[in-house]
Amino acid sequence: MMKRKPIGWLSKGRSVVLMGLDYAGKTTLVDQWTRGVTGKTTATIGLDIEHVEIQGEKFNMIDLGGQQSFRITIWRTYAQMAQGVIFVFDIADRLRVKEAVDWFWKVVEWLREDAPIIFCANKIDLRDSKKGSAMSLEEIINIFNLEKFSQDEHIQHSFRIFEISAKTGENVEESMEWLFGKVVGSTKKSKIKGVLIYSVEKNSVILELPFTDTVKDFHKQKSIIDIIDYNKKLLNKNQSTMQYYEQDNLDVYVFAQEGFLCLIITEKEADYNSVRITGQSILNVVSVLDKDGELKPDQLKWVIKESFGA
Ligand code: G3D
Ligand code: MG
Repeated sequence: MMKRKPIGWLSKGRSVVLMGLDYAGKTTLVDQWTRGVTGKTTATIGLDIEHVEIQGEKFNMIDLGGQQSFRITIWRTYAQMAQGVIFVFDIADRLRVKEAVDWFWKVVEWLREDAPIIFCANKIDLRDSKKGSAMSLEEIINIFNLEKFSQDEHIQHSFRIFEISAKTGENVEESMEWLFGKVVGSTKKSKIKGVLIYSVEKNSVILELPFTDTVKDFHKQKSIIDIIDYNKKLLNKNQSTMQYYEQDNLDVYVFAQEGFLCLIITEKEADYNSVRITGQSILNVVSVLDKDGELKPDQLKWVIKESFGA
């Protein structure tokens, strides 16, 4: 039995989202893969979230179904913060394949550009019993236009297709290992110590999120105040900018966009690309939440911590 925690309870860690239409097999896949994994818990905050610990790493698996469109805003937020994506497709669901294709590419558009994606062509056990109605790999690649991942130079995602059966467990281990291996590999390099978000409209720091004690009360430091003062002058509504400052032991990256500054404090020699993607993703989330009137520090804090926290 899964242990249930109270509403709103969430653990730190990296987030991986599961996407696909309802009935595609997302829940079955997680259950199959986490069978026997200890420390598995489920929390409900209007989404299905499972916390799993794999080899000492904590992961949140967030189940975003493809149905109720009123949840689109919040899905987009999670997709933007996701460090990996598992897309599940039911190969026997010919009737809704168009819907699945639309949903797939919509999600891909939302993702940060370095998030690895795995496409799980699920229910391959049905190929035996439902000959003809279950789609072949070739058909799937054509209908979803999956060759774009290797052909389109603008697409950066690591991408792989696996044919799996969540029910029998075929290829489940292999597929999840590939995805989680990528996620761990891609995020260890960023060395982020803390995040500050400044709002021009409010003329104040709206969020300060230290991941370690060394950057606590950072916004009170003279050098940070100077950086904010300088950058808010540069901040132009229609312009995104990025600045970089070297401090004694740390570096500060400043990203500016649509009335907000996002300061990311990192260790020395952080991987520039992952810091940049993190900064842009955070600003995207801030701007989506702001436009929807949902920019609540607590929610934002959680989302950032979930995805980028140490
Ligand atoms: P979802 O979480 O994406 O909505 P579920 O989907 O995991 O709830 O699965 C939907 C149905 O598909 C379930 O059927 C489940 O048993 C079935 N299913 C999931 N994966 C496979 C698979 O690999 N092979 C087969 N044959 N069936 C699968 P029920 O009938 O239990 O509702
Ligand atoms: Mg489900």
